[in-house]
Amino acid sequence: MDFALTEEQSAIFDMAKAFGDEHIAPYAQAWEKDGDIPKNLWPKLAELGFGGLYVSEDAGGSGLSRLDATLVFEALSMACPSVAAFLSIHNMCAAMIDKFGSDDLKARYLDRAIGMETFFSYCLTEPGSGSDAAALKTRAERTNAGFDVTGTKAFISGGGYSDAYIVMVRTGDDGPKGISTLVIDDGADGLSFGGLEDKMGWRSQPTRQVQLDACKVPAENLLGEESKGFSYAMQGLDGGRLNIAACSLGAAQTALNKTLDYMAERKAFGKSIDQFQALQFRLADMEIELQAARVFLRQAAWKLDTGAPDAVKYCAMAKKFVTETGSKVANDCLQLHGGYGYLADYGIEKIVRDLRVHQILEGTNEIMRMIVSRQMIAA
Ligand code: FAD
Ligand code: 2MC
Repeated sequence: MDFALTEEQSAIFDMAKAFGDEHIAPYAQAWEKDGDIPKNLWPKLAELGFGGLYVSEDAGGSGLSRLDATLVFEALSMACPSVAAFLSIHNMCAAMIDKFGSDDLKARYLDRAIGMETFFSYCLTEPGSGSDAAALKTRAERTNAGFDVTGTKAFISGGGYSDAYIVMVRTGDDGPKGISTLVIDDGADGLSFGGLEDKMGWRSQPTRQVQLDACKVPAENLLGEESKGFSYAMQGLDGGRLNIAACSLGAAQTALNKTLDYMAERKAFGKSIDQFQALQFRLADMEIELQAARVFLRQAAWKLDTGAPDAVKYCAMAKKFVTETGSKVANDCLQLHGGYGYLADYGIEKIVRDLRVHQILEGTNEIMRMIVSRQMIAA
């Protein structure tokens, strides 16, 4: 068993970290204020191969492992978790097209997705179904040309911003077996968007409802086979959950790094506050918690990479553990900054706000426990 990163993996991490330091961190607060990530960022990330991180090399992607991808998201989120997580959603979609799409669908979408000229959103949640995703009601009726899709998708990251949407729809009976997946282009007849959601964190990313009113979708835009859409959606999320965890990890590490620097500078009672043993022990606890989270996340990624039978359970466990650890560490870092932690200039409060939603989206942490406990009971 080898716990060290290979030279290549270290180089991947360093490359992503350097990119984040130069092209993301200096602008992250402004993008949050504007509620917009400039689209010209994406081709720069694509040049590094980050538009199709785990799209196979045969299809023009980077062909990295899930573990390698977590390194990219950990490093990028050290600059801004909102930007890194947005990129993760696009990558989840690109990989779904690669893994499940027909040759025709791949030929039409993958190159542009990998080059990030086409930015993708993932649409599963609806106003009436979030955790109970298989209860979705958006219906796709067969027509001569393809499908007429009617329904509403809620909380869509990139809604109204993205160039294409991977949408889970009902083509059959109630339940998971009646769900299919469609690729819907921006500008499709019958596609519109709700107003911008005003959120606690992830504010640089636009979140809107995606509304489908007899939206016309060509038959060739069915992803994979009809009725298998729920399984595709879940398989996409296995990797997505690792990435979201990696985003919590990287951002919490930044909070801890900033806190160490701050505590060496800040004086109270005649010494720098890092000289108080009570606070030193909190530093130690945070270091231990983050290192434990990192090892656990990489083990879960390795399970997914190697097709381990318990990979789904490990992805769920890692998502729950690492996102909660990341939020706890970030919140403790805010406390150690005193009043300054509450001010935007110090960069900690944004991390606390951005990480909070990682316990809710891509499956709430209650749902992660449900996945784990179901498998424990079944074993
Ligand atoms: P509900 O399912 O209504 O849950 C409410 C509460 O009940 C939660 O605490 C939940 O954990 C708990 N609960 C529900 N069922 C159980 C149970 N059986 N046992 C125990 N507890 C339970 N979705 C997308 O499809 N695409 C996106 O791009 C996307 N982006 C998002 C961005 C943001 C900023 C946010 C906030 C959400 C986003 N989502 C997206 C939606 C997200 O995935 C859902 O909010 C999430 O899955 C929870 O669904 P819900 O909000 O309907 O909560
Ligand atoms: N991989 C492959 N197949 C899977 C799977 C996985 N990870 N998870 C479930 N399936 C299959 C499962 O095997 C079953 O098929 P079969 O009957 O052939 O065995 C089918 O899917 C139905 O599974 P369940 O019986 O477990 O379905 P259930 O309805 O009980 O719920 C649950 C499953 C709760 C795990 C799922 O609804 C879920 O993950 N809910 C959370 C929703 C979610 O994560 N939303 C995130 C939206 S995206 C987002 O937030 C973003 C920011 C992008």
